[in-house]
Amino acid sequence: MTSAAIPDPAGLPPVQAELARLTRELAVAAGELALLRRSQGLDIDTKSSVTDVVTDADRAVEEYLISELHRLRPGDAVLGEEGGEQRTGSRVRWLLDPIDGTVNFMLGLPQFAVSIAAEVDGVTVAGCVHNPVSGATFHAELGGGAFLGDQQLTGPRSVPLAEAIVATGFGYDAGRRGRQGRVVGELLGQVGNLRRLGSASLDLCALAIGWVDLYYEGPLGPWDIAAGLLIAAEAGVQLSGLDGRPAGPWFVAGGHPDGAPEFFAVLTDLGAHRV
Ligand code: LIP
Repeated sequence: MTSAAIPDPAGLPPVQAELARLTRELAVAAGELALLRRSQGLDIDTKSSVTDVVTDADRAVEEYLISELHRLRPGDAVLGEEGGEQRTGSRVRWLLDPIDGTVNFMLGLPQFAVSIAAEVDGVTVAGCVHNPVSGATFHAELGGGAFLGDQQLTGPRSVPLAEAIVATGFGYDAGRRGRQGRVVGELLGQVGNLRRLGSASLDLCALAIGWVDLYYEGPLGPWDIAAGLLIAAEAGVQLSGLDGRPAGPWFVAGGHPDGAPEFFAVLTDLGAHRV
């Protein structure tokens, strides 16, 4: 994709707008490939544990994305969940989760997404999270707002903690999962209810659109969260990594600015970020 560097209609920097368009176009095309490969039957393997599933579709989708980025954006760096880091040192870096929610994808549960983010000088400036089953395309540009299609997102409800619907996730290591289970067991009596949907990128989008009120999880891969964090932030979500750290692969917590500080304090007391 080449085009003259023209001012974006929203007044955003032209490169950023071009990167944003590419995240959306590639995410939708990659989603179609994921569904096609699943229809042809999956070869299933595991990575860090017996529950850390990877399929040939994950690898094929990532290879497609890397090939397209090398064609359309030669010289950019790429960090993919399945292939590691390529072409380090470029000002522009792409973070790819070809199928976020792989276990859901493998089982046929329609809660998985292609997640693509573009960084410039280490700052995420564009991101897209696309669910190929529902067709939901969440996207954002830095300073340009967050959207589901053309619908601008305004974040979660402001509700008391005791009424809040909390999304979270658990790791692939059985020992860590057990410790995370003890944390959520302590949390559950303090909140309204729990949702474990199985895709961090879509959890962050659910927070951005208000389908859940609060979210926390960690540790995660940078590819799981790069696009979703931008979408949530651009929707007005208050994010934190606890202990004064920003949200990141180490830990993510988010909610409406009215109630987020109390939620962060409860998570800190429970040691949710130290499991
Ligand atoms: C998944 C995340 C999910 C988390 C899982 C896993 P994957 O990513 O999206 O939130 O709880 O443990 O990390 O492995 O399906 O790309």
